[in-house]
Amino acid sequence: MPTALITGVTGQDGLYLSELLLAKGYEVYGLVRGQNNPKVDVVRRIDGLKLLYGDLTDLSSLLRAVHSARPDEIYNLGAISYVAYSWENARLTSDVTGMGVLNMLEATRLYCADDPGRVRFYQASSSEMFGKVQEVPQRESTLLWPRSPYGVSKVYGHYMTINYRESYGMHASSGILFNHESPRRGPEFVTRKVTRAVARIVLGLQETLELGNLDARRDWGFAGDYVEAMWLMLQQETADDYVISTGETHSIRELLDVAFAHAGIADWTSYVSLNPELLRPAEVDLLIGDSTKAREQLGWKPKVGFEEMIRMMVDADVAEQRASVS
Ligand code: NDP
Ligand code: GDR
Repeated sequence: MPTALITGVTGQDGLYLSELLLAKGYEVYGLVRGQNNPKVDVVRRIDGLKLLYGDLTDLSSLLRAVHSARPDEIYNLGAISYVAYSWENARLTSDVTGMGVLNMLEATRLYCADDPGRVRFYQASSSEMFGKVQEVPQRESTLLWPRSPYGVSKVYGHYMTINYRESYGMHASSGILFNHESPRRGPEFVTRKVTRAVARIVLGLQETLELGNLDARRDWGFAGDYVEAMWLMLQQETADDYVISTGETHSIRELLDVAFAHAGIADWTSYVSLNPELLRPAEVDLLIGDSTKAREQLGWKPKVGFEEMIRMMVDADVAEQRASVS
């Protein structure tokens, strides 16, 4: 039975990935951090998942975790992942989302120094690395031009992963994942902010929704589909980098159309107000990914479409909000 260690197990992707690997018969360890972290209670309920304590900024804790888990596969999903927050906490984001990757690579390298390819390593790279539009659609070879401290930190982690592969012969792969969402998405991200607000508005719990830039376009997929791609990358003979995307792009306005329409509201304009404070110092205007390489080499393709996913999120939020008031 293979063993996996997942950092960021309490996040959206960590939850889906741990369930996927447990269903495949893996022994799964998740790294959790902090004192009184309420999200740890959620992962404790996942049957069979074993927890280890550690923090991406603390190399010795990662070494301990890797030596305790003795993993065949490591999925480095831990990060400060909220782009807007990364300007407020640029140094902390660089430490966790950037240097944290180096720490995890080092812990892995030291653990398997006798045979560098023994452990397979996945790095959660991001379409935010593309930033300012250079080419459409974006693919593995597109020039990186990050637009936020988060994006810059992800570029550092991405190149460090490639460097460890090239320098030490490690089996280290990077998934350049475009935005992916689900009912488990954090409420600070725009899809969930919208679906949660729609649910609260139809239930009479909230009157309006404040948003920033409605014209940004994203290539939104379903998180459950994207964690399959992570696993597939680590099953390849050779480590590599892959774009994971749907190949469709939609604006925030289109997201609002789908979410409100599903709740029976055809015209959302009177419910949404613009707050200039929610505009970002630098925006990523257009993301649309070309995942041909992953489709051809991994045999991966997304199963859940944009509209189906947003409707699923609205339904889940209506159920959650109803339960919270009953
Ligand atoms: P989440 O924000 O939901 O989860 C982030 C995870 O990182 C949490 O488990 C959090 O743990 C953990 N974490 C934060 N700081 C530290 C730290 N100092 N040490 C250890 N762990 C820490 O992110 P997602 O699940 O959405 O994304 C997973 C990864 O994929 C992230 O690296 C993200 O940047 C990247 N990504 C995500 C995309 C998306 O659209 N979702 C697209 C492309 C890349 P805690 O509970 O303790 O806060
Ligand atoms: P993103 O996701 O920055 O793409 O990063 P987010 O959902 O935060 O923003 C998407 C777009 O929506 C616009 N927007 C708003 N965003 C938020 N959060 N709140 C608002 O009120 C709002 N109004 C408009 C934003 O300006 C932006 O253009 C996500 C994260 O998961 C990263 O970790 C990951 O790497 C990338 O996706 C791919």
